[in-house]
Amino acid sequence: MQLPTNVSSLRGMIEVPGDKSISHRAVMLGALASGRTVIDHFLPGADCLSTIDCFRKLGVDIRQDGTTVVVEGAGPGGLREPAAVLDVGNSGTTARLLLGILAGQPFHACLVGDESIAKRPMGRVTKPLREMGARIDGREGGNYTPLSIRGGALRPLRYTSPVASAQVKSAVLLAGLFTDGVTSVTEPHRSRDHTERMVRLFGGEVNVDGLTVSVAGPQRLRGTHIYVPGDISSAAFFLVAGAIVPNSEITLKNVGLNPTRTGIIDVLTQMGADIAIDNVRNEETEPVGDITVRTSTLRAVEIGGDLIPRLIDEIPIIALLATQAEGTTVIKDASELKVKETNRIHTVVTELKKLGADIEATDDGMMIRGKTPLYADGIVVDSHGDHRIGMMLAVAACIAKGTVRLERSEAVAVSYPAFFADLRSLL
Ligand code: SPQ
Repeated sequence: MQLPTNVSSLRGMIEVPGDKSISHRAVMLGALASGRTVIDHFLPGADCLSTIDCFRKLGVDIRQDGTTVVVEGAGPGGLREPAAVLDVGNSGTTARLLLGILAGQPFHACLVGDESIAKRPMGRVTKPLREMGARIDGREGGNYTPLSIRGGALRPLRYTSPVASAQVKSAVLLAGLFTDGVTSVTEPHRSRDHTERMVRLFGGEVNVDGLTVSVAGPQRLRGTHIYVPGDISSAAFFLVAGAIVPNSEITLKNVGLNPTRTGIIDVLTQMGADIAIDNVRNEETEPVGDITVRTSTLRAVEIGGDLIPRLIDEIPIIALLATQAEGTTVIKDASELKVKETNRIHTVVTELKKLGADIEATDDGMMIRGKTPLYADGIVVDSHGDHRIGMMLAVAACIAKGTVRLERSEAVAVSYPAFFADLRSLL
């Protein structure tokens, strides 16, 4: 796909699609609950459709019409042994949270995904789930898909996770819902807490004590109504575009502002971006607001520690932002980037270098020197099949002079099917 380059301004208003993390969890908890769950502003991206497909194969009646989804909850003991393999596509969240749920079911299931999923470590969830009593086999000792799982009769577990990962935390807590006793997860840093908030919305109980989250099983969940806020990880591409493209002003409506996800706003603010948040309110259990960003003069920052899990998926677009900031931006403590849809340290550095960025990979992140003009004289960039790399490159092209083509642009459909249409609407 040919990308817009040398853009003179981006102006207008966008409502970004529903949050991917919340959309997955709404279907999953809706499937486990008793009664009907209605989900509004669901993200009909490829990843969340994979979640729906897997739960249909587990016998759950799910109707999806655009951004509205109705789940007829299976209730306790209601999931059925699937006759077909469960295909999670490109979705790490589907794979890992589903494994947590399957660990608690007294039947057998097989789980596969695409080429990217086959490279992503599953041992981080299969290890604690085995400790709880699930029988899991798979490639390389159960660390990679394809995986085969037989669940049932689980023991509660007190688990200290070596990584700050909402997927690990959620998988263990979801399995904990099927035990008789208290299951807890302690993390090195706080990861996104959508599972905790949503279990409460479904009438369940979750305790949070510092970095330890626990659930007492068994719990009965009741179907509910869920409005999914706009995905701040999708909004991030336009927040950065608004800050770095000349003469721009972009308003993003109804964006989720859960503090475990708003690291991108902290970074933009520290870099000196002209950014304002209005109309903040709570939609059920998640905070939501409107964000306006204008073209800004930016300075470099250091990003690491506790901030990393709060912006892990935004690091590709933050790397681009840093190319337009005065000084050297250092991103550290971010080794988790290596096990995302692609090795995002490698793909970000490779692709931004093609456009003339002064960027280098480090062991646990990257260093970016700015401010650097980007150029694109007939250059071909590649998403590597990673949605966030594809969208970051489309924003990079906006400030590049020349022409640039994006290979594998269709990857954006994983989390933001209308991304290119929304970008064009601002031109
Ligand atoms: O679902 P998937 O493929 O893992 O998606 C990504 C993304 O960029 O969209 C990561 F590649 O988001 C993860 C995120 O990085 C979604 C997620 C969640 O919904 O729980 C948690 C984060 O992953 P992790 O491994 O830190 O728990």
